[in-house]
Amino acid sequence: MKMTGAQILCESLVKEGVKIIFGLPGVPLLPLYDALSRYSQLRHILVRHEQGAAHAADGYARATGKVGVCLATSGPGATNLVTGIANAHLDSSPIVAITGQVARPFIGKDAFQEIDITGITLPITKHNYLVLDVGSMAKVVKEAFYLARSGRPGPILIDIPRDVFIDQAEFHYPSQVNLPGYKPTLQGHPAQIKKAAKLINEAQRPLIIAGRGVIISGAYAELKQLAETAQIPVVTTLLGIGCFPESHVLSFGMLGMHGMAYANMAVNAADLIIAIGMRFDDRATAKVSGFAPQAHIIHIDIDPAEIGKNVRVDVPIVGDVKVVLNVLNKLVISNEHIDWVHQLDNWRREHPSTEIKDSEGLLPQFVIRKIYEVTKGEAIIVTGVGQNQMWAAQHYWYNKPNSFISSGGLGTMGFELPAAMGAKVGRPDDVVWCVAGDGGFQMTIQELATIVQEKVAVKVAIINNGYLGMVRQWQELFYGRRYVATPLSGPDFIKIAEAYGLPALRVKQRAEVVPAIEQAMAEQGPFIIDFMVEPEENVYPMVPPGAALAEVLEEPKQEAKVLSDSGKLPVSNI
Ligand SMILES: Cc1ncc(C[n+]2csc(CCOP(=O)(O)OP(=O)(O)O)c2C)c(N)n1
Ligand SMILES: [Mg+2]
Repeated sequence: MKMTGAQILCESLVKEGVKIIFGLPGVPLLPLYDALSRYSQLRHILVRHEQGAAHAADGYARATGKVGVCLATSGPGATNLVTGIANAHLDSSPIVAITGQVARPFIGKDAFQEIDITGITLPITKHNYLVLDVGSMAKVVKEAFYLARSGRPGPILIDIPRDVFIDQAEFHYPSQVNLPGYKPTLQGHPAQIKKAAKLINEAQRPLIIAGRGVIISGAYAELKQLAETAQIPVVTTLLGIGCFPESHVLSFGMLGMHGMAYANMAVNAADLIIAIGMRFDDRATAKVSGFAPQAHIIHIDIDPAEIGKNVRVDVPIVGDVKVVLNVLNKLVISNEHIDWVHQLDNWRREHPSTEIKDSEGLLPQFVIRKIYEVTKGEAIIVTGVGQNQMWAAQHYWYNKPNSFISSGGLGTMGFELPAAMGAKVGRPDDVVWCVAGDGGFQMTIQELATIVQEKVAVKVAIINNGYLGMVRQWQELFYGRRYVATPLSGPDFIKIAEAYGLPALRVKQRAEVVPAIEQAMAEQGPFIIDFMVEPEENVYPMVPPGAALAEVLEEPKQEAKVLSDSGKLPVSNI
């Protein structure tokens, strides 16, 4: 039976198990929107800006492990997706972005709302397509979803001219893809795995650095087995948070620029680094020449392009993390590194990193800690970028994969609200908190309307410091406290909430924090809390730019402590 291109696209999306599309229409997409009216199984969520659609698809993908889908019209609709696509690209998040294009006879004529979106997104997609023939539509969709989710995941863009939506063809959904040039290596090389096992079995001070690849590959059990069998401490990257339970005795938090001092000290002292599904981002390694100076490095990653890109590697293993760890675990002998683990425990005691100082004012760290306590550590936290992001990483403890969602690679302010919306739509039964910066929140604030219209029960904590806080922190520390262009006014967020039609509270005092969070949780729908925090609070620990991990700065010691690591809730493992 013949179908239009629009119908073929809808049928193909249904075949791929798509349930949600975040989008915003335009005339070139009208044949598709018209077809969508006959596919009740495809829920379309109307965003207020296409950037929101891309971030929502990304948040959905990260929260569910499935492919997120966003849709935008030609020209400005398509270009509005660009930041969100780039964000997904840098964090290996599987999304399929569908854009309308002008009709084929108009392509190349600078027609109204024509833009070369495949050209623009070439460097920020894993692959992209311009569909010039309706007969190839089903095959393109099949490939797009396969490419998005397989190997190292990433965004795929499909650009579809208006007349291709109207053309007709027979619909046959291919059962498999045929991509001779694309064969991700899943099995690690056995000889390399053997070498890695030998190094692990002989190491005195081994350390695992686990990244988002562990989450993507679903290798939590395998990672845990490796760590427990050989008693190897685990630190994670920012995006690796949640891949290993932070309540585990072998967990030593996050490394990097704002990582735990003891995690960075561990990297500095280790004699073997087992880097798993991470890409040695500069925020994680700090000065490369000072990174793990005493260690051999084993690097397991599915993407051969990552091997040796930033740091020297002694044993590279290209393969899927779960598959590789399964083989590796059979070769690793039971072991103990009592002195080494003891040493890390001591460093953690001496350099606690997550203690919260006593303060009359409302500290952002205190707010995050209370969200942790009230949610019993079981919420999905979606952050903005900047100080709020680092406090959310440091002061909430994550025990489940996909529970910390953050823009790592691109560092996109404005990610928080739409990504939290996508996460909540994907995991409606989980509590989702958006930890927003007052700056980032204002960048995609319009999605409050989407959240209200679609009844998405996201809870928003605005960490309102009245500054582009992280940039201000750098000005304070490295530019003589000259705050140029960082003091930031905002609207009255309570009135904004009222205008959009959702409840909100302003919190200024410590005593109000817990009742406010409890009230937000008790509310069925979305809720905003505007936390007026200390304006000039800084994020510590901090490895200054250009320094090595070992040169980590800690907060001045003299301040009294009110909460300590012992405040960590005992949470069961995954
Ligand atoms: C889209 C975008 N523009 C600029 C930056 C640079 N930048 C990084 S952190 C930051 C400050 C963020 O301010 P806010 O959202 O209030 O968060 P805070 O650091 O105060 O918690 C800025 C401007 C960015 N990361 N993203
Ligand atoms: Mg701020």
